[in-house]
Amino acid sequence: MGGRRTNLALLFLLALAFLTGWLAFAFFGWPSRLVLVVHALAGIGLLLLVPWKSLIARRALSRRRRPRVWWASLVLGVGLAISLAFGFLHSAGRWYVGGDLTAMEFHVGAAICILPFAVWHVLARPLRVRRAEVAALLTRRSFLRLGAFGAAAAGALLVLPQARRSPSGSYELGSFAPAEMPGTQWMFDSVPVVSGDAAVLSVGGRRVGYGELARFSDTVRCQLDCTGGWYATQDWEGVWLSRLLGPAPAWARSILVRSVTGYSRRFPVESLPALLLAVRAGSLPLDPAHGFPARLVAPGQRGFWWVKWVSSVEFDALPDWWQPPFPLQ
Ligand code: HEM
Ligand code: HEM
Ligand SMILES: Nc1nc2c(c(=O)[nH]1)N[C@H]1C(S)=C(S)[C@@H](COP(=O)(O)O)O[C@H]1N2
Ligand SMILES: [Mo]
Repeated sequence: MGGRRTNLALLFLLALAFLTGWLAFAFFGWPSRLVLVVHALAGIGLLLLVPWKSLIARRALSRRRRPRVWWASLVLGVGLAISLAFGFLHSAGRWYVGGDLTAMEFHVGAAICILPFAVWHVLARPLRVRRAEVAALLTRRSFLRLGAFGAAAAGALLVLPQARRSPSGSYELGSFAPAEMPGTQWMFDSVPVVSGDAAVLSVGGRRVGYGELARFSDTVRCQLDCTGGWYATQDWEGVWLSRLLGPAPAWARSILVRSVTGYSRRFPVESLPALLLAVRAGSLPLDPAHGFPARLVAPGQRGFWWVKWVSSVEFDALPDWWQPPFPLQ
């Protein structure tokens, strides 16, 4: 394969891996698996191109006039290798690294770190794409070949033994034993101290005491699937949000759920019937790490939607897409 074509393929696969990785985080269940099959193929494709890329890199580095910031390209290479290694570690079952850290966190962390290096690498090296080359790639035959390869690989990935794994790739941990479930923050949030007696929740501006919340016992059994690589099923108990808030007024376009920490998520009004404000898991009060006094339960949504230490819930006139796709805190 020619050097230019190798670099083009690398660019395509890198972009595909990055995009599908975030898409997988946005989805819950089987849609997540579907994009992860493409994600894994992109990762494997990058790995397969290493011999060709090594040739390009060695040639460029051995020239008398070396590229000026060649070390940044090595950072890119090492970072990519780290990300790939942790991606495979996660899928191979070594998903827990130690402390609070998971292989998935290293996998995504390394990928984010190399992003600026990748952008610079491509922008600083003019890559002249010839139309004939693109045309050669876009033939019927190459599509059929790619399709056949993709289908075979997807089949293999789907039938591989997936013990205690959810379709999103997460491993089961602490189901029906909330105390064994990890306390997890999205990025920088930390567990606040909230006193149960003093805790009040603002429901559309009205103040509701924790004691009042604790009298409800609406229950839903569902899965908390953290993008960190684990999931747990619990019997969540509390009060349906629709009971607290009542029917949505005509002007409402979203439901805004805020935490005492400032963390918040916005939901489409249509999801109101599905949302539960939980005060217990497995009939025991939530402990501080898991959101005491009250946390949101959003069945069918990934963990980062399950706002902990809820301080207010309200209807809002802004649409639900008026927020970053992932929390920034
Ligand atoms: C440089 C970019 C990236 C590359 C090359 C890459 C590559 C890989 C590879 C090779 C695997 C193992 C696949 C398998 O064995 O099934 C993997 C797994 C995974 N990656 Fe990435 N990845 C990248 C970025 C990301 C990002 C940014 C995210 C999320 C935001 C992400 C999310 C995941 C997830 C959830 C898995 C687990 C899949 C499973 O358990 O089947 N990746 N990745
Ligand atoms: C996938 C990760 C990649 C790694 C680890 C990587 C690594 C390297 C290294 C180490 C060099 C030699 C040193 C240098 O020129 O700085 C190099 C050169 C180069 N790379 Fe990459 N690269 C990657 C992706 C890409 C992509 C996506 C493109 C363009 C679309 C690209 C285009 C080039 C070009 C044009 C050169 C110069 C070749 C020459 O001067 O003969 N690379 N790359
Ligand atoms: N306020 C707040 N709520 C939060 C988070 C956070 O960082 N801050 N993290 C979310 C994420 S990413 C997950 S997976 C779940 C974890 O819930 P747990 O700690 O009970 O396991 O809480 C969610 N709720
Ligand atoms: Mo999470």
